Order: sequence, then structure tokens, then C-alpha cells
Amino acid sequence: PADPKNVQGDITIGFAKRLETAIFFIVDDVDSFRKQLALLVPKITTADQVANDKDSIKKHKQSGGTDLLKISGLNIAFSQSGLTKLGITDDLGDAAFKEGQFTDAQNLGDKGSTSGGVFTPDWIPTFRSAVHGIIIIAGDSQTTIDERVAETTQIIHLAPKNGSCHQVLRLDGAVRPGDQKGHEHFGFLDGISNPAIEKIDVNPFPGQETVRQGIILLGRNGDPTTRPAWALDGSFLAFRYLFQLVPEFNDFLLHNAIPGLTPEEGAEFLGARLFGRWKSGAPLDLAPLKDDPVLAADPQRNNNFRYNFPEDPQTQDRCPFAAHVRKTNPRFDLEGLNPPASTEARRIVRRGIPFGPELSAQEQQQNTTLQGRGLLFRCYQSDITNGFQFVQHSWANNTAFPPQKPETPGFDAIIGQAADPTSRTITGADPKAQTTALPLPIEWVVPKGGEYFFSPSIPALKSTFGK
Ligand code: N7H
Repeated sequence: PADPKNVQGDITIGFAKRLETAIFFIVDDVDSFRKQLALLVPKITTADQVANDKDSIKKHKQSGGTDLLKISGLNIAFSQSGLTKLGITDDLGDAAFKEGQFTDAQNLGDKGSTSGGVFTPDWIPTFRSAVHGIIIIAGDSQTTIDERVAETTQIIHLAPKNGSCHQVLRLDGAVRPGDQKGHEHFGFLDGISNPAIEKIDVNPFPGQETVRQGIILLGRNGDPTTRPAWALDGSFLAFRYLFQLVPEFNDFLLHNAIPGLTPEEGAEFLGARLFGRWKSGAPLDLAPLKDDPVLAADPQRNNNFRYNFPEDPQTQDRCPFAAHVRKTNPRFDLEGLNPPASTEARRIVRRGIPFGPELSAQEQQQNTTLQGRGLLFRCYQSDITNGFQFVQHSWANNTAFPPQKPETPGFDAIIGQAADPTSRTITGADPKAQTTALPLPIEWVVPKGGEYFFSPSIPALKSTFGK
């Protein structure tokens, strides 16, 4: 198994964070970049360190501490164009990584225009041309982030010009304020369900699937492909710059509120049906009719469900087939197939953070987004073609998934993308009218960029990347 001292900490454990900054860079001078990178490697936060940090936070809280401990994290990853620039020519064996996300955008369902047979997604300019790498800096406060950004910039000469590399974009994310902590901008609690990794997350919560290390780390047991030796204990990072149209989504919920309840309750219920969890995080499979905040807050119960209540697999009584969490992790839906299939190869570990301001009064009144907000989505896996790409393309965007159901499930209402965005529908939104296809008039999650990166192990950063 992997030594946690060798693995970058964002992958297997995930940074403790209140704020997070992503710096996208281009390498200018390969020789000096590799030298500077060698100096940065000792500063990179390993899985071992993140585990210790999280332990310290726990102990601090247990002993009554209410202030935030000063904690920070630093990780780095490279795109295929970055590897090429550095002269690293080995094929990492992942088709999606190799072609890059810009080339994959149409396949993912992103919108754009075609000219002369070439598709260009409606992304911000930075992601329409090459980005060589990403530096992720997490911290407890703006001061901590600023200090680490300054230190990193100085070590690797991340200069506007004449340096070894330069920054092309900086994106800042933050945990939302007050009682919205941990909730993303639509208001739903995120980060409840991630797979446990064998021999790393040794005490999984009930219902948490344990995957072999090679589902997340290259070269370990379960990795489907033979990789170059230096890729061992690295992981592919899929980054997506996802905007969310929050007032428009809320307006849709109110106008399509599930009947038989007050408009507010009907809207809340519809939102929960589209996600598969209530805003609190309580899963519909266990709390199908009303929210249960106690269940939501209980890690022993809030992930312990499989969509296999005796009456459930073939009805949408409890949870729509195409609810976001069911589409992206169908649990028993695949095991219950004839022949059964496994979800293991499709599991990803998610590490996102919201960006952008809270809703303004004006936006709420006008039901219109005036300021950009959304999710800096990241996930890790040993194979993007099997992981993120598959989940987005073949599950979320595929109306017939999960298969062999009495009604066509429809699109993942949250992230499913259609060639014609006005054509999306979902069945089962109203539990009393399960065959009715509810039109989803717009896509409320709008990708504006992204890239696929490879996050190398510490030994690889020392020997193959730095010098
Ligand atoms: Fe989703 N959200 O914050 O509202 N997601 N997601 N996601 N997502 C999940 O169970 C959300 C996106 C997965 O194991 C929850 O942890 C939003 C993409 C997977 O049962 C919530 C966006 C992809 C799971 C959200 C977004 C995924 C999951 C419930 C975009 C992959 C675990 C909390 C802006 C292609 C499912 C939880 C499981 C859960 C939200 C994007 C995948 C609330 C807003 C692009 C695998």
C-alpha cells in the first residue's frame, strides 16, 4: 500500500480548509522551473501531514478550543501540455488526460460553437488555451493563504515575466458563512459521501463503499492500466470551473413546487427530489417525506442506504432514479442488474469549494444572477476516462441511466448536460406522478472552463519533475 508520506494530501485525505486558492500557471523556462520546483517539494503537504492536521483540529475542539488553528496546505499538479513542456514524454495511459479537457468539452456536453469543424466551448479565455499546471493552496484564514501564496510565488519564481513560470489565472474559493458552512450555493450540504480508500480510511462509516487503492492512486491494486513506474501513487485531478444559477434554480423550484403542500414546502421537496438529499444532507432514501436534520448530522446513518428497500429499486417512491446523488453513485442500482455491475471503477473522491458572493437582495428580487458564483469542482481518480468523464458523460448526461428501470430516468437535473439544453427532463420528480417527465428548462450549472491534471507522488516530484 501507499506510504502517506509519499502522497499529496489533497488526494487521499483532503485539506482542512476555510479558504482555498487555485493558481493556474504556464512554465516559461523549463530548466529554472525544474530547479525551483525541487525547492518547493519540501513545502508540499503530504497525506501524512493532512492527517496530523485534522487530528490536531479534532483534539483542539475536544479540549474546548473555539478559535481556528493555523493550518494550511499546498499541492501541485500538471496537465498533459505541462508534462510535454517539461519534456516528460511517457504516456500516462489515460485517453481523457492526454487529450485534455478542452478537447473533451463537447463530449462532456459543454456548450460552444463550431466553426470549420472545430468546436470551441463557451469557456473563459484562460481555459481555451494551454494551462501547464495548478497549485492549490488551502488555509484557515486569508492571512494564512496570503502567506503561502507569497512564499510559493517566491520559491518557484511565479513572476509576471522573466521568471521560471507565470500565473495565468487565480481563483479563490471559500466555505460559505454562518449556518451555510459546508453547503454549496444551491443550499445543499456537500461532501458527505466519498469512497473510503482501502488501508487508508480504515474505519469507514456505515454505507461508505471501500475501494481498492488503485481506484484513486495510479499503480496500486485496482488501477486498470499499466503506468510508467514514476506515476506510482499519483492521481488524476479533474478540475471544473462550474457556475451556478442560484436565483433561477430557486425560481424554478417555486414554480414547479410539488402539489399538496405549501408552495415553500413543495419547492423544498422538489429540490430534495432533484438532489436525492434534503438541504440538511438527509438522504431521501431514508427520509423520503420530510427532512430529518438529526439523521443528516449523524455520520453513522447519513450514508447508510443503497436504494434497495424491497419496494424501491423499481419505483421512484423514495428517490428519483435521476436524482444527482443517485446518478453519480447508483449503489444497488447496478448490483441489482442482471448481470450485476460494479460501481467501484467509477468512484471518485470529491474536493470542491464554493466561490463567489452570497445572493444579493436584488438577485433574489429579480430571480436573476448578477454576480458569478459556483463551485471550484475537483475530483481525484486513477483514471479520468473511467471516473469523472464516465460519470458526467455516460451517467449524468445519459437519460437511460440507471438502466432497466420502468420509466426512463432522464437527466441529472443538477449537472446533466444536453446538446439542446431546453430538452432536458426528469421523471419521478413528483412521487405521486412518477411517469410524468418534468421539463428542466435551463441548465443551472454552467461550466466555464477546466482541465485534467496529474498530481504526482512526492518521490516523482523529486526525481522526475524537479531537478
Ligand atoms: Fe455533486 N451540491 O453541492 O449541490 N453533489 N455536485 N457532482 N456529487 C453531491 O453526498 C453538486 C458534481 C457527485 O456517493 C451532493 O456528499 C453541485 C459533478 C458524486 O451518494 C451535493 C455541483 C460530479 C456525489 C452535490 C456538483 C459530481 C455527489 C450530496 C455542481 C461528477 C456523491 C452530498 C455545481 C461528475 C454521491 C454528498 C454519493 C454528491 C452538489 C457537481 C458527483 C449536495 C452543486 C460535476 C459522485
